[in-house]
Order: sequence, then C-alpha cells, then structure tokens
Amino acid sequence: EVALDRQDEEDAMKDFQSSTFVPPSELIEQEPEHRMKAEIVSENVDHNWSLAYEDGDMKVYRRDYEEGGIVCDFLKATHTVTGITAREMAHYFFDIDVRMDWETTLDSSKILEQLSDSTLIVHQIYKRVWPSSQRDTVFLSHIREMPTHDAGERQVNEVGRPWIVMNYSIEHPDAPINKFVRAVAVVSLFCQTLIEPRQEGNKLNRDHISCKITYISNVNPGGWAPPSVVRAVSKREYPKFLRRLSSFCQNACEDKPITM
Ligand code: H13
Repeated sequence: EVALDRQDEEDAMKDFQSSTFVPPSELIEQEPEHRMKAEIVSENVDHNWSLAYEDGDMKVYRRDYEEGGIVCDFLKATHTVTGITAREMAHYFFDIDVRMDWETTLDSSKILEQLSDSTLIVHQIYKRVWPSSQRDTVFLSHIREMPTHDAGERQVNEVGRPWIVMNYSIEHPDAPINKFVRAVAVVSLFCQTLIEPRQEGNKLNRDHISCKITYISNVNPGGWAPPSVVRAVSKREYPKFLRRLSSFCQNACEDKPITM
C-alpha cells in the first residue's frame, strides 16, 4: 500500500465526492430488464463462447482451444437442480464412494492419499473411447464452503454461502505414467443454494430449494486423439454427466433432512 500525504488525500476525497461512479458493493445485485441486457450479462459468457447444448435449465458452452493439435476446449456449464442444496451437490460430487453410481466414463476410481477430510488425491482409469487409447488421471480433489469475501455475485433468492469442489491434475509416485495416456485437467463445480420465497409459517421443504451449479472444465486428453472424436465425446458426455449427477443427488437426498 502507498501512503497518501494530506493534500493527496483531500484531492482524492474531492474526486470521489464529485464522481458519479458507484462502488460495486452499492450496485443492485441483478441487472434490471432493458433491451441491451443480453449483451452485457449472459452468464459471464461472451462472444468467444458458443452454446454447445441446451436443455431446460441446462446450458453447456464451449470455447475452442487446441494445444499442438490436441483439443483442449474450455467448457462451462450451468444448471439448476431442484430439491437439493449446494452443500449436498458438492458433497456427492466429491464423495468417491458414490462416484461409480453416477460416472459412466470410468473403469475405476481410487484414493491414493487422503490429506484431510476435504482433500484427496485420486487416481481414475477411464473406459476406452474408440478409436483413441485408454486414459487415466491423477488429481487433487478439494471441497470447501466459500469464504463470504470470495463468494462473488449472489443470485436472486440465494441463501448461505456457495460450495465448491476443485479437481486438478498433479503427479504422484504411486501412479506413474505407464499403461495409459495421462489426461490432465482443471475442473471446478461451484454450487449455490436458492430458496423460493414462501408464505410465512410454511415449513421449508425440498420443493422450495434448488441448487444452481456452474461447472467449468479444461481437459487436455494428453496425447493426440482425433479432434472430431474428442468434441463428439464431450458434446455427449457433459450433458449426460450433469443429468446423472443431478438425479443421483435428488434420489440420494429425497428422504433425508435438508443439509444447508
Ligand atoms: O468432472 C467430472 N468427473 C470428475 C469425477 O469423476 C473427475 C473430473 C476430472 C477429470 C480429469 C482430471 C481431473 C478431474 O473432474 C465429469 C466429467 C464429465 C465427462 C468428461 C468427458 C471428457 C471428454 C474428453 C475426451 C477425451 C478422449
């Protein structure tokens, strides 16, 4: 930090008082309706992104990106899942004990090291996707409730703090690269709880809650694979993954008390 002397401080104060700039914290949370709204707020996705898939609340965007001829497209998806909270969604995405119940792309998923309750090192082996070689990944997986100051823009009807799971590739001596092509990725699942306003005295139940998810991923498949195959596989697999994880969570939570 640079200390201001008295004169600088007075000048800065005058500038501030005469300026029409409104600090972000005093801006309203949601942009009101107007004819240019779509131009300025479209899920933080600009013209570099294209909508790859849409179905109801689910939107999957991608941005083309190649590294040395290898497709490493950026992916961003948003979805709203009814009946569950952010904490529940993040928990089931993180929990390796239920992974095989919703992941369809895997042969196996195993913990190499548990560093804490919220941080794991995981080794996963994927099913072979014809005509490319079989892949594996080793990644650090971390779950946490976001600190308020990092929580970002709040949604309409959002309650509590967001939860996030981050998966990112690392190396580990217990899983050297040998049999498979090592894919590397940075993935995160950001979850926010929304609660519908309800009449006073009405007890909160699962019909009032939903979880808004924002999923981002950047996967480098690790060795050359035909771009058309990689893009076709991701176009099919991401929506499938979002649907399966969502219904898995809804079923798992159905008869359980709500965990905020
Ligand atoms: O995020 C998904 N799954 C996570 C839990 O299994 C693991 C994932 C991860 C991937 C890679 C490295 C580290 C973590 O977070 C869902 C993944 C959805 C489907 C992916 C389809 C990818 C297509 C690429 C084609 C390559 C040949």
